[in-house]
Amino acid sequence: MITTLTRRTLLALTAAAIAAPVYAADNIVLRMSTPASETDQRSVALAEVFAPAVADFATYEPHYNGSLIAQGSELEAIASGDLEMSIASAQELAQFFPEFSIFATGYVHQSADHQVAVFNDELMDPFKQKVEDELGVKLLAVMYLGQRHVNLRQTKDELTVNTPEDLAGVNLRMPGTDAWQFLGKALGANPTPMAFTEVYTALQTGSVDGQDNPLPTVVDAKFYEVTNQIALTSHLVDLNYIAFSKEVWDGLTGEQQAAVQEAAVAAADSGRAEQLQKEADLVAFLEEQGLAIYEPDLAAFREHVQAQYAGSDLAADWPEGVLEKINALGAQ
Ligand code: KDO
Repeated sequence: MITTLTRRTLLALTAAAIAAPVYAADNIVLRMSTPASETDQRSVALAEVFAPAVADFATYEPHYNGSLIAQGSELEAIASGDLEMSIASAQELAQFFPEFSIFATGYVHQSADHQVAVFNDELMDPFKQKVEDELGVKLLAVMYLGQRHVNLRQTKDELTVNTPEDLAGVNLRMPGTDAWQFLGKALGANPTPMAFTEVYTALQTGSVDGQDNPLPTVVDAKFYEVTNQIALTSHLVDLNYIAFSKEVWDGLTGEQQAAVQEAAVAAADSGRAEQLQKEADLVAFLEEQGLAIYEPDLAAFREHVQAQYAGSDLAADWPEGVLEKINALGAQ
């Protein structure tokens, strides 16, 4: 579902959260909602690294597979006091603050390290501040989701993807926000919006031709059971932010805030290391499952995608000079 949020809705949500009761600082329940499964590496990192590090004063309560809050509504839920944490995407943030689409743009981030450098750089400060002030959400750390690739039902004999032209007419499921749909089109495909939790069935029944996600997600969600190939387009080095309620944060002592911040960074660091290892290891597993895995003409994809963003409505919302700063951080 695509929600269009006006600034007035935003202010109303933030006002509601401010009016909500203050938590007892030694018994805080941190409900976290994600469309990801319990075995997804980001979920594991939060449960195994974040949760024990804050256990003295907070109970971490994860909800997986979108069972508490539907994908894409988590930030709104935090803003209205119905949720304390989520694993938020830049694409979701762009629904509220269009300039966040810069972090969701194809072929901008170059690696996991580049994501961290961007997140910790001062270029990020005004972005973080705005989310905090206007949505009541703190972005604590950047989690690595991985390099997204095109994963199709068609066998490689039926369709070999070398250039964006080969994706013409391919119904590619992408998550349901503008920034995602734009990326799907920029790849040359026909993007179909759909929640993550519906993708397996859609692939199984053929209501879509394919989907895009990093290899660990293809394995964790068992998409390999219902697809036949992966073209390693690497079109997005994808990230999520650990999003935390500002209202809860403000009720913590300085020491507790430091513990939460440190725990979030430690979880993101551990999840990133594990996810990178999985990306390296999983090609062999997927080939054993019978999938064809190959690299298309990456220069053709990069050129085509970048040309779509240049001069687009999305790019018009990017603050002056930020793309250059991001690129400079990637060159280091
Ligand atoms: C997806 O819906 O394809 C996506 O990969 C988008 C991400 O931003 C993230 O929300 C992720 O799903 C879920 O956490 C499930 O892995």
